[in-house]
Amino acid sequence: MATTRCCCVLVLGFAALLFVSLASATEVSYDGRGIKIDGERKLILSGAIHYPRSTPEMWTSLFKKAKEGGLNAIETYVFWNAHEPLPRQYDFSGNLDLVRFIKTIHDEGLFAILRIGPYVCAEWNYGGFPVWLHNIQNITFRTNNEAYKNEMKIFTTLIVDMMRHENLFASQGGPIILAQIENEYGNIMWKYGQDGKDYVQWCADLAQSFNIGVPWIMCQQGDAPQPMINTCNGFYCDQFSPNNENSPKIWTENWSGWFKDWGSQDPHRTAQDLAFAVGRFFQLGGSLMNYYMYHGGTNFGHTAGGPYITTSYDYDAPLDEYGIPHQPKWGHLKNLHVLLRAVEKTLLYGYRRDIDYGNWMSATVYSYEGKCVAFLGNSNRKLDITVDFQGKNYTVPKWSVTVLPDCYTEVYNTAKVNSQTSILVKRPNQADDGREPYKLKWVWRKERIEDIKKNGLVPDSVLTTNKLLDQLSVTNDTSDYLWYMTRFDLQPGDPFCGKVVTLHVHTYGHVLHAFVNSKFIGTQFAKDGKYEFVFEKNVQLKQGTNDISLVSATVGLPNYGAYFEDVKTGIHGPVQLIDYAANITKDLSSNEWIYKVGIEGIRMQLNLVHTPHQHYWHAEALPTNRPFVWYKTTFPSPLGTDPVVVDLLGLGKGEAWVNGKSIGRYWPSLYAGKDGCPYKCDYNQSYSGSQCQTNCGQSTQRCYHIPREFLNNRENVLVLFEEFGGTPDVVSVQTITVGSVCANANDGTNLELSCQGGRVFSDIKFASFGEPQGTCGSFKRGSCEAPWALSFIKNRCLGREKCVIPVSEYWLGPTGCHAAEYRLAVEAVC
Ligand SMILES: *[C@@H]1O[C@H](CO)[C@@H](O)[C@H](O)[C@H]1NC(C)=O
Ligand SMILES: *[C@@H]1O[C@H](CO)[C@@H](O)[C@H](O)[C@H]1NC(C)=O
Ligand SMILES: *[C@@H]1O[C@H](CO)[C@@H](O)[C@H](O)[C@H]1NC(C)=O
Ligand SMILES: *[C@@H]1O[C@H](CO)[C@@H](O)[C@H](O)[C@H]1NC(C)=O
Ligand SMILES: *[C@@H]1O[C@H](CO)[C@@H](O)[C@H](O)[C@H]1NC(C)=O
Ligand SMILES: CC(=O)N[C@H]1CO[C@H](CO)[C@@H](O)[C@@H]1O
Repeated sequence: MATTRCCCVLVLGFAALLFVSLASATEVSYDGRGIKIDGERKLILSGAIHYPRSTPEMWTSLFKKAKEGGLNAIETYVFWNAHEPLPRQYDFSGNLDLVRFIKTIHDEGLFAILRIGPYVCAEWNYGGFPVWLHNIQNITFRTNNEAYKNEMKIFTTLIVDMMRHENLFASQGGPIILAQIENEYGNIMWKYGQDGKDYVQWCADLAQSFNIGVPWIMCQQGDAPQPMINTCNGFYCDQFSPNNENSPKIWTENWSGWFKDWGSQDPHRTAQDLAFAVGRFFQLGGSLMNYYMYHGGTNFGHTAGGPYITTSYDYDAPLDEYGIPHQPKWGHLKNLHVLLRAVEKTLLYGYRRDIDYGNWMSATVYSYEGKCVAFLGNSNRKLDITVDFQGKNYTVPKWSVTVLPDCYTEVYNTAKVNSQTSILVKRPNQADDGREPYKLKWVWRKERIEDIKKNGLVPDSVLTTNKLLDQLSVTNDTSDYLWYMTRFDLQPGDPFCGKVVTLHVHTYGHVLHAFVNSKFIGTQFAKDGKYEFVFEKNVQLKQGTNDISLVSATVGLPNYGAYFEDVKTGIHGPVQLIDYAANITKDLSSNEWIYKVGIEGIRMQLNLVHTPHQHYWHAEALPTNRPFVWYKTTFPSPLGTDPVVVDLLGLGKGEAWVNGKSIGRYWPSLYAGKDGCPYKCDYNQSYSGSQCQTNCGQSTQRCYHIPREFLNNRENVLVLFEEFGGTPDVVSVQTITVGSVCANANDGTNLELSCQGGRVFSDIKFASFGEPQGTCGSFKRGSCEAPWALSFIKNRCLGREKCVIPVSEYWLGPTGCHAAEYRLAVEAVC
C-alpha cells in the first residue's frame, strides 16, 4: 500500500511538473478547414513586415497598428545575406535582431510566421543569398547540389536553433505557429529537372528533421511532399486548393500592392480590389491569409534587389513606408478583418452551402450551432447584380463581396469604402527655436578618379589580369563600384595619335562612367529593363601613354528566376577604340586590366561622423553638376514624433548616410515615364501593374526615409556621395504627417477619423449627411441634408486625435431626403 501511495504522489508530482512546463506551450495542428491552435480552428489574418526594412524602435508601433487593423499574426522572411555577410561571421544586431523582432511580436499578443527560406526573393539583394556563396566551387543554388545544400543546412539549422534556444516556437510557448522552407520554388523547378524534384524532397526532409513542433509550409509548391503544406501566393487565391485534403487553404502572399523600379511610375492596388480578393478567399473556404506586404518599409544600404528596385519599398501596403496607415486601405481592410474574426467559428466549423446564380454571381452560406454567415460574391466586372437571397433582395456591386454576418444584414461590402482617406503633408524642419525652416549649409570634396600611376600600379588594387572579369566575381558585392583600368601607348605615326576616335564598351550594367586620361568622358545606364548595353563616346587620344578608367556600378542584384546566380554584371567586353571613318579598330579587351573595388571616400570613411579627414572638406564654390563629389551638412532633429524624410530633388544618383548609417541609394534625377497614369482608377478589374499608377513624369523617388532611430538630440550629419552630378541647394529635411482627412461613409456605419503623431482635429471644413456630391477637397452639399451633422461632428472630433461618428439619422438629424441610401461626407483638418 505504502509503495503504491508513494507512487501515486510521484505520478501526481510528475503530472504537475509536466503541466507547469507545458502550461505556456501552444499546440499547433491543422486539418482541411484550418490551422488549429490548441485544438481549436483559428482564422489567421497575417501581415508581412520585414525586420531589416524598419528599425527596432518602429516595430512595436507597427505591430500595434497591425493588431488595431484586425490582424492576429505577423510574417517575415529571414535574410541570410544580412546575417552572414562573410562566411561564418554573423550579424544579428540592430534591425537584424530577429530574436527581438519575434519577441516583440509575442509581446503584442500576435502569432508569428517564420519563412526561413533561406531563398527569399523579396526584391531583396540577390534574393537573400550571400554573394560569397557564388564563389564556392561547383555550386548551383536551389537544386540538388551538395555545396549548396551544405550551406543551406548550416544556415537554416542556425536559425532554427536560435529560435529554439529562445523558446520562440509555439510548441515551446513562443509565438511562431508556422515555418517555411524554400520559397516559390515551384515556379522555376522545371528548369532543374529531376534534381529539382530531389531537392524539394531534401528540403522537406531537412525541415522535418528539425522537429520544431509546428507545421511547415512550402508556398507555390504544388508537389510539396507531406507533411509540408503547400500554399498559394498571388493577387487572388480564391480558386486555390492544397494538394492534400487534410491541408488547410493558406494564402501566404496576398500582394497588397507592388514594388517600384527606378524609372517607373508608382503602382497602386485599390482598397476595394484588395478587400474583394480577401472576401472571395474567405467566402470560398480560406483559413489563413497573409498580406505581402502589410508594411513594406525601406531598402536601407544596398539591400534593394533588382536590378533597379527603389530604396522605398512602400509597396502601396496598408501601412506606408513610414508606418502611417495608408488610408482608406488600412481602415477598409480593418473593417473586414473585424467582421471576419467575429464570425470565425461559424466559418471554420460551419456546414458550407454554395448557391450559383450564374453571371459570375454566387452566395456561400456557413451555418453552425444556430448561427449563419453568408457571403454574396459578384465576380462580374461589368454588372451590379441584384439577387434574392433567402427572401430578401440584395444588390451586389460589380467585382465585390457582401458579408451578411447573420445571413440577413449587410454589414460590409468590399466596394463600399467607409473609412477615411488621409492627405499627407510634408512640413519643413524647424530649427530649435521653432521659427525659420532650417537652411542647410554644405561642404564638399572631390572623390578620387582612379588611374594607373607612373610606376604602372594602382594602390589598393585587387587584381591584374589580361581579360575582362564579371563585376561580382571581383567585388563579391562589397561595393556597388568597380574600377576597370588599362593603359596603352601610341607610337608616333600611329593613325590614332591626336585623333578623335570612339570608345566602345559593351557592359552588362548597370551604370558605366568613363574617364580617359583623367578626363570625364560620359555616363550611361541601363534603361527599360535592358541591363546589357553599349557605351560609345568620342575621345581624344595623345601620343605616348593613354589611360582608360571605367567605373561600373550595380544598382541592386537580381532576386528572382532560375540560375540567377549566373546573371552577368559589369564589363565583359569588348572594349574597343574605333575610328569609324577609317574603319580601324583597336581591341583592348585582352590588354592588362587592373581592378580596384569601391571608392576612395568610403575607404577614408567620409560617410561616417568621426573621420580622420575632416579638414579636406571645402565650404566655398559648391560644385553643381559635377560627377563624383561628396557633400556634407548638419541638421537638428525635427521636433515631435512624425516620420522624417530628406527631399533630395536636385541631386543625380548616389548614396546617402545620416550619422554614418546608410539610408540607401538615391536617384531623384531618374523620372518615371510620362504616360500610364489614368485620370480615374476603376477598382473593378483584376490587378495589373499598370492600371492605377501615379507619379507619371515625376522623379521616381525624391524623398528618403530617415528613421527617428538614426537621429540624435544634437546635430545630425548628412553625407551624400553624388555619382552623376547635381546640386544640393534645395535639399531639405522634412516631417510627414496627416494634414487632413476625408471620408464618404454610408448610412449605418461607424466612421472612425484619426490624425497622426499626436496631432488633434483643429477644424471641420465640410460635413454633410444626406446626398453630398464630389470627392475629397471638392465636396458639395446635395439638395437635402441633416441639420446637426456639422455641429455633432465638431463636438465629437475637435481637439481630439481620434473620433468615431455613428452615421445615422438618429445622431446626425433627419435628412429630409427621400433617397434609398444616405452618405456622410466629411473633410477635417488635423
Ligand atoms: C568540382 O567539379 C569537378 C568536376 O566535376 C570535380 O572534379 C571537382 O572535384 C569538384 N570540386 C569540388 C570542390 O567539389
Ligand atoms: C426582389 O426583386 C424582384 C425583381 O425586381 C421583385 O420581383 C421581388 O418582389 C423583390 N423581392 C423582394 C423581397 O423585395
Ligand atoms: C571575394 O571572395 C574571394 C573568396 O571567396 C576572395 O578570395 C576575394 O578576396 C574576395 N574579394 C573581395 C574584393 O572581397
Ligand atoms: C572594314 O574592315 C573590315 C575588315 O578589316 C572589312 O571586313 C569591312 O568590309 C570594312 N568595312 C568598310 C565599310 O569598309
Ligand atoms: C468597370 O466598370 C466600368 C463602369 O461600369 C466599365 O466601363 C469598365 O469596363 C469596367 N472594367 C472592366 C475591366 O470590366
Ligand atoms: C513573384 C511573382 O510570382 N510575381 C508575379 C505575380 O503575379 C503577377 C501577375 O499575375 C506577375 O506579373 C508576377 O510576375
